[in-house]
Amino acid sequence: MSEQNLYENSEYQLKEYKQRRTNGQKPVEDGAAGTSIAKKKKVQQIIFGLLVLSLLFSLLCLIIGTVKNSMIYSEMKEQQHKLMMEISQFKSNDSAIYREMKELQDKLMMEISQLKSNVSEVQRAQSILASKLPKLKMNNHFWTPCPKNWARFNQSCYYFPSSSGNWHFAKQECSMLGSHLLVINNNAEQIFIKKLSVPKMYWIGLSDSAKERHWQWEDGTEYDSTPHFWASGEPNDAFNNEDCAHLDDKGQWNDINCSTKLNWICEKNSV
Ligand SMILES: [Ca+2]
Ligand SMILES: [Ca+2]
Ligand SMILES: [Ca+2]
Repeated sequence: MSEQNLYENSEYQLKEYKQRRTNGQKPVEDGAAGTSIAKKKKVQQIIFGLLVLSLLFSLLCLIIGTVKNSMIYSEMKEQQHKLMMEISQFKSNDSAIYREMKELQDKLMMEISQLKSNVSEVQRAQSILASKLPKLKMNNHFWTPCPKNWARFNQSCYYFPSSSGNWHFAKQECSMLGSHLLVINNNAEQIFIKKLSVPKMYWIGLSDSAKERHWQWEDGTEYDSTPHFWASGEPNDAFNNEDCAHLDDKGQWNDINCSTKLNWICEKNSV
């Protein structure tokens, strides 16, 4: 075939192809043009396949992502629920503590109120006492620091029981009253006691039982450090058997047998 014929043949085939495409007919795929079209179609099919695969892959990724997000969301939802529960529990606990605090506060307020009331009562009583004090002083009813029926002189209280007994019994009786047998410490005390004792005789807390002529006061007062008021010629330790001292009918001291029964005088410090 000549070159001119080949060209004309190709032109003819192209025209026929276009004509068939315009008419919606399938082109005749033979010769060089048919081969080229088939190749193009194959390439198009490969590209389409790749696009489909790409789409499928994207879709798969989307599904995986969605599932994963769904799981994360579910987990977060669960944690949120737990958090809400804990917050609720906290609120509940806070309410209990608040109620307890409120109760304590109310109790304290009541106690403060009661204390205020008590203070008012004390102040009122104090005011009444203060108003009555001058009258009591005037009536000579002022409170004495000695027990009832005890005489007071300076810092001491004195008791003159009506019963009698020996010296040791008297000593014991005074001790039971939280006191001791009379101890004469000075002139003033001797004068005061003498006024109350004469003409009766009373045991006093002085003896030389432990050692002859070694006189001892019951409360430990030093015998030699205080004045003595023995009657004339006493102490004489008559019959070598006089170891306890007493006040005679003139209020002077004498030693006598300790088993003699006499009244006695107890003494203790005033409060
Ligand atoms: Ca005394
Ligand atoms: Ca004696
Ligand atoms: Ca004597």
